[in-house]
Amino acid sequence: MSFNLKGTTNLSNTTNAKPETGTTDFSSADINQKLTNEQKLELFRTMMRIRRFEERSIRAYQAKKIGGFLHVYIGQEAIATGCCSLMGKNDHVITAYRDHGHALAVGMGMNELMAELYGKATGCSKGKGGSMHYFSPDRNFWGGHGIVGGQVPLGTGLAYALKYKGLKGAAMTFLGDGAVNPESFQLVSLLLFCVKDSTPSIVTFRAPPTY
Ligand SMILES: Cc1ncc(C[n+]2csc(CCOP(=O)(O)OP(=O)(O)O)c2C)c(N)n1
Repeated sequence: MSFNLKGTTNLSNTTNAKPETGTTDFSSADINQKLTNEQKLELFRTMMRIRRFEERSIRAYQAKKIGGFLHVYIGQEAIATGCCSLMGKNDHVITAYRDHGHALAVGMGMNELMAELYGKATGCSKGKGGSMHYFSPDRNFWGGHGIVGGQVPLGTGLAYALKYKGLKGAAMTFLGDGAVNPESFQLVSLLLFCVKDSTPSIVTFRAPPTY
């Protein structure tokens, strides 16, 4: 990946940030205070790349050039960008169908991602998966899953594999609030679940409903 803050902190030890309970302003947290201006700019660039990619993909979707579903991540760019910026070589990411932001945040190229939307063989999943099935095993990015909550046991398995192999790393599993299944959480070992609350589900941009 093009950028990471592994030297600043790491996923296994992020307890130094102690914002006030209930605050939404994390600018004074240790983890943010340590960022250089260049690192802040790089985080901003990643968020803007995600936003621009999705704005372009929405236009193509509305022009009916993209088949299947298109779930955008507009307004949530900071989540994947911040989390993925901390990744080291043994850290893993898995998410559901709203996966464009994570793919770009782990360093996948826009061309292979756009080609995937268009169903081309040059897409990251050979054009067979589309928007919901971005994958990059060499970047420890394990999709891209269309079944709500399907990524939760898989993410737990990624975490278990780390523990089994004795590797120091973490698995980040991203899910929406609509996918919380308490039984899945009982299997947690070294696993960070990133649950975000997005009140309007499926497609938050003004696009035709996707199902
Ligand atoms: C097992 C299953 N049930 C239902 C669906 C249909 N479905 C697609 S998205 C969605 C809402 C999920 O909401 P949430 O997990 O909060 O994710 P968000 O779309 O808000 O990011 C549902 C019910 C599905 N894909 N899989």
